[in-house]
Amino acid sequence: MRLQGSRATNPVAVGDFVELEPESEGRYAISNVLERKNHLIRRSVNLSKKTQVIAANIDQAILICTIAEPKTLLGFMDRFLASAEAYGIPALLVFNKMDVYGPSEMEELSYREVAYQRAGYPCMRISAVSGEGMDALRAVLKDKVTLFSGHSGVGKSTLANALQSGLDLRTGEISSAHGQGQHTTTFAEMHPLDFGGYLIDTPGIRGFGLVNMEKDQVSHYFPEIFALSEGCKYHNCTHVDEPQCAVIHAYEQHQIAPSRYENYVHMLNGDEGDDPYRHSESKGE
Ligand SMILES: Nc1nc2c(ncn2[C@@H]2O[C@H](COP(=O)(O)OP(=O)(O)O)[C@@H](O)[C@H]2O)c(=O)[nH]1
Ligand SMILES: [Mg+2]
Ligand SMILES: [Zn+2]
Repeated sequence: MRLQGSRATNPVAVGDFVELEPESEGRYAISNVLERKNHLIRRSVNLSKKTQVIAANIDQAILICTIAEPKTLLGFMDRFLASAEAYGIPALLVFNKMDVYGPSEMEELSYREVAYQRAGYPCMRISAVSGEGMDALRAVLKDKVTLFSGHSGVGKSTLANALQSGLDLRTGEISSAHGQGQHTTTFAEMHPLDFGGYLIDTPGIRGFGLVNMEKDQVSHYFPEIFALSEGCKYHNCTHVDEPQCAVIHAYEQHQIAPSRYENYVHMLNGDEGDDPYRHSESKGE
């Protein structure tokens, strides 16, 4: 496959359906990549305009989050969810490591559950260690192609191993120098599940970039903000300083989670976000 006129660094991604042509005994060449129903991309390393297709034809994206060890930042969650909206992929949030949450983490968890359930995202509480919530997670995964995403260290590999015996993914690769996982590969892998469905694991991919998101579309990717915008005076309201804005009104009435609104404004302004991994990601991988 050639990359004629493509911004992608890889022509074929995990989850693609392809056509093969026999080349020689036992060898086939990919002659065509069938149309994708959706796909995720991330900006390639450094500042080039190239993009990497992470995975294609995904039924749902699960963001594995943790409130402790490490704490997943709200800014990252909101950027992830907006990206999933942009690519037309239903997203769910799974809060892992329930076994280590104390009172302050539980309070933080409650805030996040309210914020995201109000936005329409299902939230699950699980622990790969205690087994809490694992049956519910299996039910969600059954017969679907699911992208597992989340920062290094949140337990993606541990969860995948618990879901599928024999997988034996390496876990706990935390570098002592930076408190972050060390990875050598950036390619996603697809694992079949015995109970039905596929898991796409994304080692080394700590997030995905927001590509092709126009400013006037950002509000479309925050479902609760988009739903309110019908009530704004101006049809092209950006919900920042316009008069008679239904979104600002709802925000002032505490009907939208403050972090959601604030991260919406950050994204509208093109802020790079508060992702501590971004720097090392663009340098390292
Ligand atoms: N306490 C606790 N630790 C967990 C849980 N799930 C994973 N871990 C630990 O978190 C660390 C990172 O897990 P890993 O699966 O490698 O994370 P990944 O980088 O997202 O693949 C490992 O030391 C795991 O043992 C959990 O539910 N509770
Ligand atoms: Mg891992
Ligand atoms: Zn408005």
